[in-house]
Amino acid sequence: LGMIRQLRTDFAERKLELWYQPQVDLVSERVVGMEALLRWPSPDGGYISPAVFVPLAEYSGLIIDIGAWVVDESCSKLKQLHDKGYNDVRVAVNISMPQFRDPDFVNYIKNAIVNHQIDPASLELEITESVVMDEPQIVIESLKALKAFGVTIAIDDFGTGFSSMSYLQKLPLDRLKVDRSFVNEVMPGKSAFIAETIVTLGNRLGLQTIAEGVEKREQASYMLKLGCDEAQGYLYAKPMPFADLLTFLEQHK
Ligand code: G
Ligand code: G
Ligand code: MN
Ligand code: NA
Repeated sequence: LGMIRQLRTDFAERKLELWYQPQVDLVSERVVGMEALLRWPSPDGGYISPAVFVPLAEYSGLIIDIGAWVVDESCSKLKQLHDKGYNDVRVAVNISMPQFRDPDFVNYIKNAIVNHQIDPASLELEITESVVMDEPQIVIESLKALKAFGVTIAIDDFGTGFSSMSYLQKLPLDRLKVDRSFVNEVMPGKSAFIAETIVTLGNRLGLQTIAEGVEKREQASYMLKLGCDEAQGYLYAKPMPFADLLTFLEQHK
């Protein structure tokens, strides 16, 4: 509980940070997008992992306000990138279940897009399979409204959640993110076969695919050979503050 109180205070005092991890096209290796990832500075000079505090933010309801800030801040930074001439990059934000229950959810996303004057297609929402399965009705309804507005939708950690595949027909999807546990192993083996199946499934459904957690050159070439479109991972860059992203983009034109 102490931790939740501290999170609330730090968020109110604007101490949470948004870092960005580049996403690249596997053929050209050009940056096509970035995933926005929360960082919570801790008193010892390090960061508390979102894997630790996002569940607390969800449980406490704080994720509603934090998530709205993440969307607005991401759109603001994307506008800055577009103004600097990086016209084709997009930004992906992670969305949790409680955010879908917020009656204002669809509206504030539309408002952020309009206020920051960005192309709706350059904002991507990442949801996990468990979010889809939790309350399919409200999630499908919200995503349909946002898709109609032009927003892009990706399934995060694809293949790791408890889900039925029927949602692939019911949701207005654009992209599958192949979970890094399947990307790790490039030798023929179970995870490599699963990665192959996910990419094939994505291609057959007319969806874009992106490999997560690409750390080695061999993993990138393997995913490219499978027909995967894009990649994200330490091979290219770790998540970084916006200022560093600007430098990175400058060096990778
Ligand atoms: O950046 P890192 O790998 O430490 O992130 C760990 C987890 O925290 C990931 O599963 C990621 O989806 C989640 N996460 C990071 N930022 C956000 C955010 O802004 N909103 C939500 N809901 N989850 C986030
Ligand atoms: O669940 P989600 O995909 O949103 O989480 C993204 C998380 O994956 C972030 O915390 C990010 O720091 C982490 N990540 C990004 N690239 C790599 C990578 O190449 N290897 C590993 N191990 N983790 C990565
Ligand atoms: Mn993600
Ligand atoms: Na992921």
